[in-house]
Amino acid sequence: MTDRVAVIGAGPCGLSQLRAFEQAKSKGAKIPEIVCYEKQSDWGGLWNYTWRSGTDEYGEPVHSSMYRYLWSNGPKECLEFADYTFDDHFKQPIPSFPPREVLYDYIVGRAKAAGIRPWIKFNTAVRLVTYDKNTGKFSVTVEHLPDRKVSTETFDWVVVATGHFSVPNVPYFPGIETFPGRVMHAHDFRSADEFKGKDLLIVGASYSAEDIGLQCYKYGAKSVTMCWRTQPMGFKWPQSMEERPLLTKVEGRTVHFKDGSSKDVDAIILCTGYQHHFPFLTDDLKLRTHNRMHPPHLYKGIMWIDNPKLMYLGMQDQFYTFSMFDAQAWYARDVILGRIKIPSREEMLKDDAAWVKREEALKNAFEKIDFQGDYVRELCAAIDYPKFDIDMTIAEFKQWEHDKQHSILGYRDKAFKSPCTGTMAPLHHTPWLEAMDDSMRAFLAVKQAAAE
Ligand code: FAD
Ligand code: NA7
Repeated sequence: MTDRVAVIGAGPCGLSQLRAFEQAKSKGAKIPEIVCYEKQSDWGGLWNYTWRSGTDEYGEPVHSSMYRYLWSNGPKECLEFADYTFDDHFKQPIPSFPPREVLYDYIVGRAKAAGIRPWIKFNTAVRLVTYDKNTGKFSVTVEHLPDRKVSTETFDWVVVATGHFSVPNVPYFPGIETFPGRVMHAHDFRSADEFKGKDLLIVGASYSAEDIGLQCYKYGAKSVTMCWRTQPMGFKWPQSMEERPLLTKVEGRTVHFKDGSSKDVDAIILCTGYQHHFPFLTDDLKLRTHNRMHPPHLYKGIMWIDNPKLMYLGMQDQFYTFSMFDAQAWYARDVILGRIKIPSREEMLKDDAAWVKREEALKNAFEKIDFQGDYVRELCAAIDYPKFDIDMTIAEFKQWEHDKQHSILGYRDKAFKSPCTGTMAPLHHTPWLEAMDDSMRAFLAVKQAAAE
């Protein structure tokens, strides 16, 4: 009998998995039966923007953490699908830092071209996954949200592609319950317009703090104060943005910091990260980790060592995104197809321990880029994913880090070269800071603008 594979989630990772199987099929391979469960009504995961926050129309926690006016925070060349390049999709070179709608169009463009939509059951939330040692099969219980119908099916393999930037990590700060203004987590942030003319406090010192802070600055916040726990971001901020040590307490509108200073603010946004959260997995199957480059106990960053028939995609902290998800999905596919043998438990543990040890010695972002580049390289060496220049992506990520150090307001105005096609991106027609219209139409108007 044909094996059955459940893929949980139709975000970028789940779509990579479906595409990997479809590619093998198109080359004549016999593939298992694939069923992908997606709790949202459409594909694209976080990139499927919603105006909603809190709960959705079915009372489910809203998945997406994306906000209006979001532009790629890294060069698109470093995330390009090697089997479906930007040139393939847009038929013209496009600038290196596209807004959300453009990247969404690219992600779903490949999925449409691959014809994989019929494999996905939308509006269907996975509620429980269990493994039966006697039968060697998983039971997957799902709820079809529109009619609340619950059903269970059995599978030989399960691929968890549910993302890990959706369930907020929300710390407490003394007195915050008395704050008279808006207090929210980055997960619920949708529009910077709300903070125009306001004094804003942001807690956190990573990507969300940086980008939400910059966005609020761009759309007219009066001031943005960002506070850090371990270390400041250290960029050259414009005059109305600054970093301070961590918030210690809140008294009315006044927020106090660890260095004894204080400030009056109108709103607080907690950019304090997310939790890896898998409420549908039994304890023996559940990955427990914080956001890190190599979550432990995953062989090749994918297979659950206690039961390698359970795979996780995209659970790493991410420099690489879509191309890394592809490499993982192709690798997972080849394990399922029997093309890559699962080694002994001892070998898996040894390999995993070596990656963890290397990860724990990483000192800065540049070393993290090398680390993840080597990881992607190792996966790619074992699969038939089209070749792309990984050394170039590493160099471009490092250039991007330098660009950010040089100008945090201007780094999105740079252009990079594709590691897949060699195409050099054009410069965008408008500097990011002045580009208030983030629609695909406005972004792609680059050609016309250049021609005029
Ligand atoms: P997701 O995109 O989170 O998709 C997971 C899917 O699983 C969702 O569709 C969800 O509905 C579904 N799901 C979850 N639970 C269940 C369940 N129980 N049953 C059924 N379905 C379920 N990356 C970049 O490359 N560039 C960027 O500029 C960038 N910006 C970002 C900005 C923000 C604010 C955030 C939060 C992330 C950003 N990322 C960016 C990183 C992002 O993690 C990846 O781009 C990508 O979305 C990860 O894909 P994924 O499939 O792992 O997860
Ligand atoms: P990250 O990158 O996981 O960063 C979380 C940040 O939150 C980080 O600066 C943490 O500080 C900070 N944090 C976490 N807990 C606390 C507490 N209790 N107090 C103060 N600060 C805290 O998440 P992001 O949301 O920034 O980015 C996630 C993705 O979204 C990313 O891939 C982007 O592409 C978009 P620390 O440095 O650990 O001291």
